Amino acid sequence: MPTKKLSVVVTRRLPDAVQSRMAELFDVTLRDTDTPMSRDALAAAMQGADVLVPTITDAIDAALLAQAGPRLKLIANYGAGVDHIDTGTARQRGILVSNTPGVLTDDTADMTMALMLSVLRRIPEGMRIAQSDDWTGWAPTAMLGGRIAGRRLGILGMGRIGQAVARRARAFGMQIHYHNRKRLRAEIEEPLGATYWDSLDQMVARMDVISVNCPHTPSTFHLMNARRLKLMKPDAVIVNTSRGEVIDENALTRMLRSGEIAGAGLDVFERGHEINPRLKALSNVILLPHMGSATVEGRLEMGEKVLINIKTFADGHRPPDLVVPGQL
Ligand code: 8YV
Repeated sequence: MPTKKLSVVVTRRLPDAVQSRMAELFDVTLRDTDTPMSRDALAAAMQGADVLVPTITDAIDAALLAQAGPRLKLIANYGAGVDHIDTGTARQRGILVSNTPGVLTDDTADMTMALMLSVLRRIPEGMRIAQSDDWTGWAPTAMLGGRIAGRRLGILGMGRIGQAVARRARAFGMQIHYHNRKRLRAEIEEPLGATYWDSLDQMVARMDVISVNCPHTPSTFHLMNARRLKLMKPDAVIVNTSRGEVIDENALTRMLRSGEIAGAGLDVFERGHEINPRLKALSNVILLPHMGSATVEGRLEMGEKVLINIKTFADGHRPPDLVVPGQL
């Protein structure tokens, strides 16, 4: 006898191929606009759903989870980071949470390198000059940037993405340093040629480039606070492709304005897409609209991961990418 299809609510428009596959497999409610669902619409959708597929723009907090219907049993996040989901409350309510790890590692690490290169070699500025009518031709002292090779890179958070950044940066001739909750095992650390710093303060004070690659959790919120940002060398730059909340954005803006920090490349911001206007006005920053994982291939693979997690759950097994260890 065919089993009843799971009712799946997807909160954002996903690539066509992912949506079609979802529609084949499940009784799915899809979105056909690119605007996020309102909180009320989300609450209503969670009433009758077995599975919710949210993204980073949906704050699935305790109050919203309290309104979920009794059928909601899986939140299959379309994304790796789950800091927008109250996973503790979900767990208490018997709701599983899965994510899409691994498939956005290379793309996000590539974007980290792109930001580093763009800031140090002044690429957007050069492009503006080349596109303007003001460029009068090559000059020996024009557009001088900083050499990548030999620079000391301090990676904050040496998970999958941090390690992928380390491999790339090493190929560019950078010296690799890292701080992590736990030191990597020797067999992982050695091939990366990475030096571990137990003290984040000491690492920050000695680096030419800081790359933020840790998730946003209560213990990483404002890890790069005003005091730590002040430890950075005045010629150092910081890049962030992880979560804006890890850096105190107001403090960073002040220090970039005063020249205490030379530059920044940011793909993520403390208040989502509401970027501090003072930060937007600076010339020593490169700001991107959270596009670190935005590749055609990555978005399809994220969709495949979501599908596998839901399908496995529908078949009565443990979804492979549960984020809370020990669930189920
Ligand atoms: C995704 C991300 O695009 O997966 C993540 O954690 O930060 C992004 O790059 C986004 O989260 C999709 O929900």
